[in-house]
Amino acid sequence: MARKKIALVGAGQIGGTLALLAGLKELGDIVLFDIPDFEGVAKGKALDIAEAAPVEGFDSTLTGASDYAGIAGADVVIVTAGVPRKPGMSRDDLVGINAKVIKSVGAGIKEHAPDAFVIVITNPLDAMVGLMQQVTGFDPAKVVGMAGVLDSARFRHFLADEFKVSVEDVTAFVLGGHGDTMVPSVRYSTVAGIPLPDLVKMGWTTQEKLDQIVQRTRDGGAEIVGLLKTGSAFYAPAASAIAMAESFLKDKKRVLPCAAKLTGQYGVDGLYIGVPVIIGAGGVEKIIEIELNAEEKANFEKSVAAVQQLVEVTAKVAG
Ligand code: A3D
Repeated sequence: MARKKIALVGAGQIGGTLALLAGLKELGDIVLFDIPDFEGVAKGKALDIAEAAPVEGFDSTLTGASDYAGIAGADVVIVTAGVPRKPGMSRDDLVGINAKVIKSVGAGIKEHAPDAFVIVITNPLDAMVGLMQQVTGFDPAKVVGMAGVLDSARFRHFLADEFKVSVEDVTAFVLGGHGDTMVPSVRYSTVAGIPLPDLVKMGWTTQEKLDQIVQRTRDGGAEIVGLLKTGSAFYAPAASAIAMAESFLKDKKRVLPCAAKLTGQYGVDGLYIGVPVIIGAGGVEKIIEIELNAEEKANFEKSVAAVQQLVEVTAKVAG
């Protein structure tokens, strides 16, 4: 069986980390793509990682390109093309530049990798993945946004730290848009199956501490931007997108929170927003509709309204 092909559009901080992780996991052959001015960066990172392969013991062909012919026939395309935020910027401030980038990248993917499973990471996430699906015209099951896996990984890390347990035993759900209005769900997050509210009752933590962790999760991206000063997070975002790509490539049918196009679920129609989905060989094979209580519903609706507003701005910018 021939190796799978993974195209990474955007060879920046996340793109380079994606290439390394995809190589280490032997997911397939890897193409790093960037604009002509950064072709050397794409080729340099590809060569550098290829030279790590003998040490780490993985077989992947790594190449760099600035011509869309390079991504031809890709099974998975992960898009990080665009600009990241700097201190003081919100994700929404990026829409002016990134909407134009997504429009051109979408056209390239449509022409050269029409059968790919497309994972968008570029911010503002929910609006950019919606634009990508619109520009490519691909089946919404094959165009998905990465945010929830990252947001819930941050939540899991903070919870594991609080409870002094393995991160492996903490599950967490974050719903809604990837922004300040995201909805980390306390009820649906657990330690070894024990819901967080029960852990408060058991005296493992306090409601106050949980509230702080929820807020830190919401601010997780800004916390890293504030520390790095030169850009935004890239290790955990890359690991999160690779988990989604792997579930598709290996038909693992993992249940992951992703930005998916809703068609009436949660009372939303035609909008990309973060919800739990099953990712398998068919892409987004199922959108899971969990029951929300009144507070969760109100927060989710607030998040939907914020995404809706951003989609309208995006439509104006993208033309
Ligand atoms: P960065 O290191 O700047 O890499 C972006 C790359 O995109 C650069 O190498 C650019 O040259 C390239 N690029 C720009 N325009 C094009 C184009 N038209 N075609 C191809 N490549 C292009 O940024 P990064 O890797 O740190 O972040 C990339 C994106 O991910 C940003 O928009 C971030 O805001 C976003 N991001 C999202 C999350 C989510 O959880 C959704 C998390 C972290 C970062």
